[in-house]
Amino acid sequence: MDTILRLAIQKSGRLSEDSIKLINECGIEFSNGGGKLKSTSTNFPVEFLFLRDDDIPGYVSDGVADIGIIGENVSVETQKKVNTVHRLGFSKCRLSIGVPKDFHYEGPQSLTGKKIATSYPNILNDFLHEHNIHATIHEISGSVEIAPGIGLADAICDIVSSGSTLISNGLKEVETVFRSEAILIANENLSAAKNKILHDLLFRIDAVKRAKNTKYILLNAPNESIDKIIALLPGVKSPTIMPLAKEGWSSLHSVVKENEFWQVIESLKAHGAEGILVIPIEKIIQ
Ligand code: PRT
Ligand code: ZN
Repeated sequence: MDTILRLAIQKSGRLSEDSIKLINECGIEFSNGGGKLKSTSTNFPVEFLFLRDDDIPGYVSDGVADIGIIGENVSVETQKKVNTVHRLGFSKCRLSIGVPKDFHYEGPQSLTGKKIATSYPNILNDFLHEHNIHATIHEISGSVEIAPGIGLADAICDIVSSGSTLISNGLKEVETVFRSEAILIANENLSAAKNKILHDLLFRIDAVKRAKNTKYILLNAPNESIDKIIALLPGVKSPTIMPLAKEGWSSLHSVVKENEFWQVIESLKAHGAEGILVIPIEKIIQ
């Protein structure tokens, strides 16, 4: 039987949509309708397992799944032995210490002797240890942010994204303990055949990721400005230039980095560029 790689993804939650989107952008098709537990791709040797996120590191470390997509916070907290093979750049968040608004916080030492509620006792324990703080960790599995309000704890250590949950519970964020994003983890003992499939998958993920940070740009410019415009455009190799029907003008095509592109666009206009089009790129193979 042909080798197949088992990929665990979150069944439903904050990671699910982006995980599925990434797989689809890699050109891998599968159906995940009907609350199924398993699904096999029709065009790539991968089988999907849909699980609760907390179970994914364990399944990958035990070899029930070969690879998995998981928040780094969960992977680190569960302390399972797995390899982190790729950082995926979505589901970014931070694990932070929150204290009541009126708590006079002067640094980690202010937590000495306090009771801190969290679902991340291991990561919090490492943080306290690193700062040589003695505090009591009170592990709870959900609704951590209400703990100070109901007198269960003096502070919390929880996931923060926009910060609005903290604010609406009368808390303030005083310390970032850990920064997280979605990661791809793998079993430490994959067979050569499975590693080959993983390698092919990573190749596709890289192509998609590279394309996301990059835009294709087309513009028209007077010939006398072309050299200056080329100097502004950090192209993949060198920009393509084609003459326009309009005498003395050319069309120029290149690739620009998303984060550099607004700054470049302003300079391009200053050099007489017109009809600037910026187009998303689906994949970049290098
Ligand atoms: O059911 P299952 O166990 O699979 O899912 P889950 O409920 O345990 O996890 P889920 O889907 O909520 O989160 C999955 C992963 O998404 C987390 O492990 C993080 O890596 C990542 N992530 C990104 C977040 C957030 N952003 C986030 N904002 N996880 C949780 N939150 C919660 C947080 O716990 C707090 O209650 O959102 C609230 C804070 O958000 P803000 O925007 O108000 O600050
Ligand atoms: Zn969970």
